Amino acid sequence: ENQTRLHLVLIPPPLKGHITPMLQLATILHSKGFSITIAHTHFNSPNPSNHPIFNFLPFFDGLSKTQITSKNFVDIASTLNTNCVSPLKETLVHHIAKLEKHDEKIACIIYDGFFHFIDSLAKELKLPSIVFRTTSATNILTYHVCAHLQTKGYLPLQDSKSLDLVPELELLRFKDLPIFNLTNPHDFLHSISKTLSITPLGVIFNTVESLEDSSLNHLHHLYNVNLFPIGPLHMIANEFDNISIVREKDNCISWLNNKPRKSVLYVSLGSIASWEEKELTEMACGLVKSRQNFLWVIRPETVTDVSSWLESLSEDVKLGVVERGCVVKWAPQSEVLAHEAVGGFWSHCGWNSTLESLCEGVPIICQPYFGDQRVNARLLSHVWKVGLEWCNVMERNEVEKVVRRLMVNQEGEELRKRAIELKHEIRLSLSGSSCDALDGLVKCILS
Ligand code: BUP
Repeated sequence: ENQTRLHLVLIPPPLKGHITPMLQLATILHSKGFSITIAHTHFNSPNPSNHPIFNFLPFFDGLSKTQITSKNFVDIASTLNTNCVSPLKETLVHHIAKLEKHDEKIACIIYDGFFHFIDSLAKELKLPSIVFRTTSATNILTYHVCAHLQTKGYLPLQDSKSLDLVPELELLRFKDLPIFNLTNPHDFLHSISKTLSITPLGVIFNTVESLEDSSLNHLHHLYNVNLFPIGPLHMIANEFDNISIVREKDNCISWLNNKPRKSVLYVSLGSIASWEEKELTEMACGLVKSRQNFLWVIRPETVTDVSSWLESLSEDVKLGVVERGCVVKWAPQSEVLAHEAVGGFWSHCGWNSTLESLCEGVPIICQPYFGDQRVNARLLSHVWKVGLEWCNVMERNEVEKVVRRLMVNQEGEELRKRAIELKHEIRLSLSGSSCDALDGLVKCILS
């Protein structure tokens, strides 16, 4: 092992959708010869035994479990950006001193944009820093647009404007902006204004240049720092990740193995959203009525008792679920989307799910809930044209209709063709623009 490895400290917030891509980025940077330390909070801490090549440095967050489950991200961000200031500083000072004893030092801190306080902490410690964004570049651009609307006094947004297109944002409507329908848009804007005022050396995005060309250009003008669109990270990291992560036997893959090509709809509305049993029942009835095969993730937190809910369904629906469906608590999603039996995805459009689906050429029924999901849904349906926008109430006949639109109708076939084209385009970027951006990042850290 090379003894002169340079050290990087990567700092994710305690949210799964942020930790996973940060660990992927860490894997990739390790392959470029850096030593990696992951500084993380106690809550949701990653499992070190799954990543023997990294050092892990825990620091205090003071978050309560109720805060995390509240899904109030403004509150979570504000708590973290207050509580973590001294604990992280102490942890880093200690780490720096330890490295100095061996004549080693930290080359750069890479932190998630959620932690805006790290900008000034890095400056205080005289360390260069780079920000990592785990959403689309377009989503970050919407933050700037929202802040601009606020200074112009256009908030709260009038309902009459909701369907109008936002001038700076290709094909996004006012109702797609993250502040639309927020009970307290000013709290949200106060929180993002801090993340918009940070001044790092550069910004890393888990995205592909050709997918978000125009948003990246806009952001480049706004920031005037280097932007590194390095994505999709899960694809690039796969090349280097030879650690076999132990997981439960994946029964759903053997179930998929017995299904015809492109015949299965994969249904997963993300790791955060939750529904009422009544809505799940409408989903089940609609899926059965559509007469399509489906693999459905129902997380245990979603409904108090999955088996007794399934039992409560009427006999014909129960029979339909057994005949056509496979219900699981968790699925190995990337593997599922890559399986040839899967022909469509019904998704909440989280950014990770969006990228995973694009990489495998699977078209999407877009059902966004909050945050950046509406932006992603709009990109999928109107910019990249691989998705059906669906924001209807959960009702069995509507569910049946939209499933058949994607899985049976010509409309779905067109989307599938377009998705395959985009898949090839994205895969080319792995040895093209994303690879160049990664080289640029390494150069920037070394200079
Ligand atoms: Br559910 C589920 N298996 O069964 P997003 C999720 N995942 O591998 P988020 C599984 O979790 P927000 C499952 O592949 C993706 O990498 C999935 O991240 C994986 O959405 C990740 O898509 C989910 O970014 O909400 O975190 O639920 O929109 O807030 O990011």
